Amino acid sequence: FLCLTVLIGCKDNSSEEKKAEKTEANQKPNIVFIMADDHAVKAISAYGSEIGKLAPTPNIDRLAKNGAIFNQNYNTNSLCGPSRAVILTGKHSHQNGFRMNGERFDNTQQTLPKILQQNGYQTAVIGKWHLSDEPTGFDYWKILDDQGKYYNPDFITAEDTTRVTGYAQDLITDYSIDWMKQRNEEQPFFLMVHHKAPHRNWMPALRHTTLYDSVEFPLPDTYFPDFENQQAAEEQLQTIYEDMYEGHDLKLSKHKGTDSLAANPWKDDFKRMTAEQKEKWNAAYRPKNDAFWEKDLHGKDLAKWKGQRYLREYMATIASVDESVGRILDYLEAQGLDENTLVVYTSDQGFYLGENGWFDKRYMYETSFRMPLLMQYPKEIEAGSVISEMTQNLDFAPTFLDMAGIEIPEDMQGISFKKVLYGEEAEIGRDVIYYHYYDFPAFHMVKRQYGIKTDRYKLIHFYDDIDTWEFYDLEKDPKEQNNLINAEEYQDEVEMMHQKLDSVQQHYQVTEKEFETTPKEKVDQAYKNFERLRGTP
Ligand code: SGN
Ligand code: CA
Repeated sequence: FLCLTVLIGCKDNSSEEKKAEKTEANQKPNIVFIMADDHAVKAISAYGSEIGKLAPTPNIDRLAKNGAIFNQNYNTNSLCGPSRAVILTGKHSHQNGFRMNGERFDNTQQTLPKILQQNGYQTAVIGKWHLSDEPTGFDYWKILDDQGKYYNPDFITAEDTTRVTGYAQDLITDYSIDWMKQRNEEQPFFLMVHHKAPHRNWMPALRHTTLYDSVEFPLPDTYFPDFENQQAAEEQLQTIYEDMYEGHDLKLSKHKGTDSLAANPWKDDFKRMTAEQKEKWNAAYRPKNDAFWEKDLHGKDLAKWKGQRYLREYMATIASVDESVGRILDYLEAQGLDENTLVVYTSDQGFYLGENGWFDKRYMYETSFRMPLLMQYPKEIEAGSVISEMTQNLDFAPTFLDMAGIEIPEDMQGISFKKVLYGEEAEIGRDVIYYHYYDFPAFHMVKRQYGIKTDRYKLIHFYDDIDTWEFYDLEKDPKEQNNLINAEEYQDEVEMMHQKLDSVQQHYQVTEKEFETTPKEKVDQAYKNFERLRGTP
């Protein structure tokens, strides 16, 4: 009303305001958050592993070169949906309500994209979502149906569901770049690019089907484990040479001279390929499968062959993710957007590449607990930074808000590590991180578990149909092979860890409700069902 009486003044004001807003917008960083599904830390060459040397990821490595690499980044619950819910909310699973896959994410709650949107950001998510309810807080979303498929995936938008011919990573990258092209340049943007790869069943792009066929990847020295005092590890169903399907997972044929797949309980992944895709695929796999049958392998030799085929497939799907990162970085550079854009690369959790003989994740052991994390933001992050503080996916939301100069809501449980990232402080101010995994009985039958980790020690309680505690000295036993819970010389440390666990659970408001167990009949039935589903050893 005031404006009506002093019309001209009002106009002046609003254009001034707009100008101010625009400068402010330009100062707020754009955020491109790229997340793979199940990308193991050691499958990124910037982390310096042997596998990385044999199958480098030059584009993901660009982020480490231009910015920061995190050496101790962890999740809070090593599973897809739960990790994503933690990233969106900055709250532990018991607070955001999404404890395990298949639950419903309450999309009316406070999330990072909603807060960014309220503060002038344009927001979008493209790719895997896996949180059952529709995305909220996004101006635009185009998500994979459920787990998503490598070939010709179905994409869901607010309008419809469409099957698109093509390869998941390529399509997700195309859509992401298209979205950035059409964005309103007056506003900063937040784009989540969520890849399908390298999730099971590891189907490489046609251009990558033979990429690593002549590479011999090293299998871990724990490939044939000896689980002493580790009952939960003994009772899982995620061993490469016992639980993978020779057809569905390893792409092995029924016998020499055929393209017809061996054990393949979920046919849709291959059935949905076009005739042309299928022809190229078979032309790549027939010779290597025939060569396998000629070898007539058994016992440990067969188990090692399976590990090798698995690593080749897994790393070949990562090649398409790395190309995607390259295309996105090239686009930002070509547009002059790189200076003011925070680019993040991470994965929803870590992943087993044959350690303990396993694939999959879920454990609080380092291999699946750790997540890769790399970030570039040339304006503030010094090139070549190495962050060794313990960080968690729980901290992403508060950190991004902090970087955007937006107030962090008090009920977020993560801590902003902005100052550490900018080289302004050495510590983030937390000496313990908390973990809680709930998805049992379920795929792979990994027990319910919770625990804490400090810089040096780890305490885990496996519960539900068992009740066992494990304690590790990570400095002496980084591969977590010696459970020292009863070792006399560690009883002071064990006691100290129990105390810390109690106070951390209080701090995060973990209630009794979080330790519910499953009726015995249900557990027994699940073991029976999954046993039947086991692969052909
Ligand atoms: C699928 C996989 C499992 C995997 C879960 C959860 N089987 O069920 O091996 O543990 O997803 O993965 S598959 O053969 O159907 O792919 S998560 O990353 O979504 O949590
Ligand atoms: Ca995952």
